[in-house]
Amino acid sequence: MKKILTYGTYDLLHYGHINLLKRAKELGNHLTVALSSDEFNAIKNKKSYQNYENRKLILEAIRYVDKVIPENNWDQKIRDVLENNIDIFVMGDDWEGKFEFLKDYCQVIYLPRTAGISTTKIKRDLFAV
Ligand code: C2G
Repeated sequence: MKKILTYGTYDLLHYGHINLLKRAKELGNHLTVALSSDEFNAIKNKKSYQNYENRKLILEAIRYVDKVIPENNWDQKIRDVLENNIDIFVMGDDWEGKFEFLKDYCQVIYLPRTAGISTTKIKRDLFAV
């Protein structure tokens, strides 16, 4: 069993998120998503349109996602990798180089982001309507 772990807010789910989750799952056979809590989003200065429970419900319905756990702070990643026996940590390459400390515990892979889409863009485009 090759276990993959990734993190995110996953608000207003879009095809960029799906592309990331699909490619992450293809690296192994079990994908855990650590989903940012509403409180942690406030720390990230991100206000999500959907609350944690609804973002979790949506993620759990995605065929590539096997498990969703809460992300409550910046400092839980090593513990999450160890407690979940993670082989590969995956993030979009907007995070390139930010998680090198995890290389002592698992493989770290940054995947190219999907261009032209983001939750911020969706909000901005809808607001302009
Ligand atoms: N993503 C992507 N392409 C996009 C938009 C997002 O590949 N067009 C990826 C991001 O790189 C990230 C994942 O989708 O790997 C989730 O994106 P966000 O919800 O914006 O995650 P973020 O707020 O960056 O949270 O501790 C890490 C943070 O919780 C990451």
